[in-house]
Amino acid sequence: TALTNASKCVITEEHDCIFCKIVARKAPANVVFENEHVLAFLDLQPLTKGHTLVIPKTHYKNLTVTPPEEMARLASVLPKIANAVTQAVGTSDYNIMQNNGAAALQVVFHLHFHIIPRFVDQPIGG
Ligand code: DGP
Repeated sequence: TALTNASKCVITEEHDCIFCKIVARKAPANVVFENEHVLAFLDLQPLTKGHTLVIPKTHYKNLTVTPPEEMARLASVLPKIANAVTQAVGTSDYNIMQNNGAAALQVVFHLHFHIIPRFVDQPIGG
């Protein structure tokens, strides 16, 4: 049975996407921002405090197949979300990370941008 919500995110047995489930509120997440097209929530395995994922509500497996108009919507809110998240955890500094393909360490195949707040005293990866 297909579950469809207002954001056109469709879950079927063939398309079992955890981020689509979060969009459809069929899986839990700590949501930090939402509008008609975009959802942002805390990463389950944070690299630093406040590590946040920003996704389109519509499913695209990676950046390559994402249409420019969808990218424009993401780009219009990404810096605002980053500013809010970093301010909330007490820094102004952050990395944006975005992985495409298994060899690039993509694990969830629903387009997402990582916002990783950074702190001088907390280096990542030695
Ligand atoms: P990537 O390697 O770029 O595909 O990153 C996937 C990220 O998604 C990883 O940092 C862990 C996070 N993640 C995986 N499953 C879940 C989930 O169910 N909920 C949340 N909040 N994050 C998840």
